[in-house]
Amino acid sequence: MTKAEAKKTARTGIPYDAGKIREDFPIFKAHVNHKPLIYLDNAATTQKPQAVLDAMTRFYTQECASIHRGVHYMSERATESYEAAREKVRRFIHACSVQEIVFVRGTTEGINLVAHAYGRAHVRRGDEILISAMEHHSNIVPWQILCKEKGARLRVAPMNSKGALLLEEYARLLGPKTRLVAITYISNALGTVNPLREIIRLAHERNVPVLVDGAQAIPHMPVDVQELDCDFLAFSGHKMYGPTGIGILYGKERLLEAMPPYQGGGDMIRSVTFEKTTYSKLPHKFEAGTPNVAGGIGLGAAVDYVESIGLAAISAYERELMAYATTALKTIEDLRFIGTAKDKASVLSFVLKGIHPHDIGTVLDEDGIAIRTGHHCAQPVMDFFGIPATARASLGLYNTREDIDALVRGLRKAREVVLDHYKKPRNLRKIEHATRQAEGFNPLCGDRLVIYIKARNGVIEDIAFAGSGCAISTASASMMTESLKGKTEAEAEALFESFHQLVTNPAASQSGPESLGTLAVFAGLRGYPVRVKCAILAWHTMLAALRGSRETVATE
Ligand code: C6P
Repeated sequence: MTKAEAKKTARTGIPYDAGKIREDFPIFKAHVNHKPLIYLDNAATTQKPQAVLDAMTRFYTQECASIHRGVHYMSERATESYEAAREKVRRFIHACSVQEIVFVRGTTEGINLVAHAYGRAHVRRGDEILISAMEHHSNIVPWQILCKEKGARLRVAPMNSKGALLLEEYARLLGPKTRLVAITYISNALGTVNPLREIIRLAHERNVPVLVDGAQAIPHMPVDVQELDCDFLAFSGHKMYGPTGIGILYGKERLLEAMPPYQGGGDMIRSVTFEKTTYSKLPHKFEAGTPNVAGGIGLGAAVDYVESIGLAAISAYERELMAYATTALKTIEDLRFIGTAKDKASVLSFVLKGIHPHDIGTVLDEDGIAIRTGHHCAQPVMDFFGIPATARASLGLYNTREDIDALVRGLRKAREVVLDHYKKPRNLRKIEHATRQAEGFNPLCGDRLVIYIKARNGVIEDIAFAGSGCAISTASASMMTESLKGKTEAEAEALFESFHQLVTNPAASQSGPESLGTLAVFAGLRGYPVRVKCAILAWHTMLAALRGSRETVATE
């Protein structure tokens, strides 16, 4: 038994059993590319337990009605369920009252609500909003819009090369003009856990309220808004095993009370005449229009589910898994972590030298392993580290050491198969007296290459390529030239057909005919038309060369 499991057993008498927890999630019965799903993209969204799906189905099948308006039985029941979910959320984050719990669409809307309603009421020309260098776009753009409109200034507290906030710099930036601090609890791109208590204490010393972006924290650690003393907290249901399209804005009652409404419409009013409108009490003042009732009820069920396991136990388990994953990933040659702060949770962001994160994601997907690649809606973080993107594995309460082992195996394979051909491409040269040649171009990503063929009596004696491309297109050209040397032109055309089927036809077998050999590794690209174009560029160009085409082949 691991330390975390022992801790849970000691506390509850029930061992933490991720294998058993997985059984609560029907999606884990699914297969991807004929492999069991290994889901490591929890920072983007989490999977949903049966209990959440059941709660939402129950609403739609047994109590579907609009809430707060009808006098009929169904409306009463739906209202009760929805408001009961609000109370569950209140208890979950230890808010003082349900007046402080506003249902929104998600973290993004929660932050926009505060920027709009609080920001427009309190921010003036020359004022400052202070954020950090590791914010998600959702905690940057609303403040930029506000600052532009008001003539205010957005200040950014810097981080160090490990991705840890420079607390002294943050304190220095807190000044008499600061109207609000908006900061993430856990960075979605780096995994950094910010020292929130200290951040809030320092801000409050200067009477500056603090909004916490809790999107990545809520599913991974207990959050007590009273203990933290944060003024606002925004988070999304879908990142904590609940449905999409629902989230929470918590705000201290006196702040929410003093804020004007965010949107106008039904449900947020007390009375309307053409001359004047009076608004509902909190929290309904901020909930205009027919709400996402099923979503709210689903979120309530997600709270119940998470509480049934216990956030302290989840946090301890995930921290141990994080340590295991960090050690395991360190064994991969040329892997560099992006984000190495001392206090990290749930997110492992990394790059592999010489191989684009999208290529990593594509090769992993072939083995049914889901990670996210890209800038993670945190472009300033990527700019800070001087990279366009990272590969990111992010943990959830159902992940296991086996998932991490599979990730490590997948990464090794990505390096070995694609990177080896990318780093040491075979036949990357010009053939001086080629009997055929053609040029290919992929307008989507700018890959461009020339295929040279020297054929005699219908046999390809030599084949090579020149040009530049991404890892997938270079590796594909390298492997293709290797496999075509010595083949007849008719065999090359047949192999083209097999390869084309492999990467484009969902009904074709995963390994393709035996003749494809290691080229079968590209089967994972199926369903990703953009990546297929990279892999198939060399093949189309080869075919054009064989057929004597003089046109540049474009994979459009
Ligand atoms: N991050 C990811 O990292 P919404 O889309 O409103 O549910 O959440 C926005 C958001 C805000 N703050 C942080 C720290 C976040 O991580 C996110 C969402 C996702 O993959 C999508 S970019």
